[in-house]
Amino acid sequence: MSTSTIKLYHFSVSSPSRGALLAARVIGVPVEIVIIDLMKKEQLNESFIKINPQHCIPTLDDNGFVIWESRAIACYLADKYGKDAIYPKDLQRRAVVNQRLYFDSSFLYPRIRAICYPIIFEGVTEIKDKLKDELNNSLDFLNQFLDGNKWVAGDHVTVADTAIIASLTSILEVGWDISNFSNIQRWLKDCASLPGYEENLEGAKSFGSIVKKNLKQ
Ligand SMILES: N[C@@H](CCC(=O)N[C@@H](CS)C(=O)NCC(=O)O)C(=O)O
Repeated sequence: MSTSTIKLYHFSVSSPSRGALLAARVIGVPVEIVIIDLMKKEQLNESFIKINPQHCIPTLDDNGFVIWESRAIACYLADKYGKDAIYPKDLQRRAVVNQRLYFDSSFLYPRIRAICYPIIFEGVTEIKDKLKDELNNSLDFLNQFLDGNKWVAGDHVTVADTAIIASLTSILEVGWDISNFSNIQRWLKDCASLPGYEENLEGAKSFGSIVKKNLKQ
């Protein structure tokens, strides 16, 4: 595998950023991590805006080819450097992986963000019941995807698992109760043996402690 220098602009508190890094770890492609400290607003530095005018992390620079959006990064790395199973070429198997990825990007992660962002940045100290219900509704669907499946898109770990792990561990480290979702609990036990899982968890713990600090106990 010729990789020269693949840089990942990253901040471990960010779930999407951890999702891209976890995909790289599971694929087994070496990346050089460049920290962009969002707390210090480093994403707005001129040097980073030149690389990504949208100034978001994660951003990947593969020897001059720049791409952002965590799930697009994961799919790119999997296609270029991964084994087939992590992002299958078979159209229907790939379509299921894509469905799970879009589920994460348009349902699961936005619902986690809707709970946590106002707590981190807007002085909110309590989680509204409506937001709790909406997130539990997405978790219920995830639990159904895992019914009879070892991984979220079937028999093999894919980039859908890595994206969803990064989203889910963030809210678990806030203390979310998943005792009603037995398939998710079983799947998380399997995820724990993936390369990069502990590294992801460390970032999720930092995220969780920031949220918990601001939450009314
Ligand atoms: N949909 C994007 C979300 C990326 C995103 O929102 N990144 C945030 C951190 S979680 C960020 O970089 N914020 C700084 C900014 O946009 O200026 C992805 O999955 O990569």
